[in-house]
Amino acid sequence: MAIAQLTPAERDAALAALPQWSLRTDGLAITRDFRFRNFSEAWGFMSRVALLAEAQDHHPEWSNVYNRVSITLTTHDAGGLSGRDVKLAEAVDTL
Ligand code: HBI
Repeated sequence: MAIAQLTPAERDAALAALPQWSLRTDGLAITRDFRFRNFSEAWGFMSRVALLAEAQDHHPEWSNVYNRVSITLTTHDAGGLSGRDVKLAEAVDTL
C-alpha cells in the first residue's frame, strides 16, 4: 500500500511535538534511546511496544543491549517518515 511521506513542514512540526525523538541524519526516520534499571524492565517495555506495534500494524526497527533499548521508526511502504511513525512514537511516549 502506498503511504505518503511527511512533507518537510509536516516532519518539522511532528518533531517539535516529539522532543524526546531525534531525526536520523538521512531525514527518513526518527529515533529514541531508552535506559531502564535492568534487562527485565527493558524487556517489559519492549513487550508493551510490541503490542502497540501490532495494534497499529506499524513496527519498529529496534535493538536491545541489557537495560538499553534503541528504537527507530520509519515507514517502509513510504520510503521514509509518515504519519504512522508519528502515531507510534506518540503511543510509545505514553508508556
Ligand atoms: N511497519 N515500519 C513499518 N513500515 C511499514 O511499511 C509497515 C510496517 N508494518 C506493517 C506494514 N507495513 C504492512 O502494512 C505491510 O507489511 C502490508
